Amino acid sequence: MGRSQTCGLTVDISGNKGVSSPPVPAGQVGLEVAEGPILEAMPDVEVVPLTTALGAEVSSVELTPHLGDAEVTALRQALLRHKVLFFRRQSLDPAALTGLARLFGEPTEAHPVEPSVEGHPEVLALDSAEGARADIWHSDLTFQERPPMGAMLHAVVVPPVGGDTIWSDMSATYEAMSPTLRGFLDGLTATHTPTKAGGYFSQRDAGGDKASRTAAAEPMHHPVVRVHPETGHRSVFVNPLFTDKIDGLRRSESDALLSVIQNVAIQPERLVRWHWTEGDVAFWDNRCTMHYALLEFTGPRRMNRVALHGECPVGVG
Ligand SMILES: O=C(O)CCC(=O)C(=O)O
Repeated sequence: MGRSQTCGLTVDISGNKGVSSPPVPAGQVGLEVAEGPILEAMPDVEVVPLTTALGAEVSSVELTPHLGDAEVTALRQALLRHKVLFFRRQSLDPAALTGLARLFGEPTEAHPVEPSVEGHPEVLALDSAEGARADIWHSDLTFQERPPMGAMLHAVVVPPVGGDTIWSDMSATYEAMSPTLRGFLDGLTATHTPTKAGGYFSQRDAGGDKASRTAAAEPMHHPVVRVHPETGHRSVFVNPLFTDKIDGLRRSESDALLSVIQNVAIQPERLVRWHWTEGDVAFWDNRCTMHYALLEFTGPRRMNRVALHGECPVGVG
């Protein structure tokens, strides 16, 4: 056991608590995500919550790279409140999807391993014909120092049956736990690594520079309980695809605790499920959700995705 990386700092993973994060006051503090109408800037637009936890459908809006500042602010507020926004039947080529995403942040490279859409280095093509799959629960790229803050996924070709995507509310997951367990998790960090995903990433860049760079990456340590940088809400920030181990616990203890967390996270009350039609867009907050795409479907399935740069996850101070 030694020292390892967490956002440019070092952490002692020998079992002693060691993450130094900027202090954040305890409790659910930070930006008030207003309860009243949040779309004054878009009076014709409706935001209809799909569950009591997360997910809302935004109707009567045409997503383009030319939305005004007030509209972007309103949609950002809606994202903070609902964690995943769904927009039906949008017409967006890869350039327009990138331009739209850019209104909300700085797009990342398409993916550290998977190739991008030709001519669009920020657009990841998830094509079932090329082996793309996402049927293990995850938040995106949590093995990175600064995992994406969110992503926009656009359905280009949808299968006639199946292929839905499900999101889980990791803030509601935290809230559902006993105060004793929350208090224990608050002080922990976990190790995230791309190699945990093993052969899961498609092999389209196998042997390529990106794949070897990622395989060689140092494990990354992040707080198990993350404080949302915009809302101040706490959420559990581990996932089965990239979280290898909770630091300082024995392997068997870590496995058991990660399994307890996962069971809470995938209770139906904390999920929203989207059945895609062509053109639909999902925009999720990657800081407080996990997602899972069903691999069961008939016919082809093709999605384009643009992710946005995130910040160092900050734990409870
Ligand atoms: O294909 C999907 O529905 C989800 C894709 C996904 O998991 C991702 O973009 O991280």
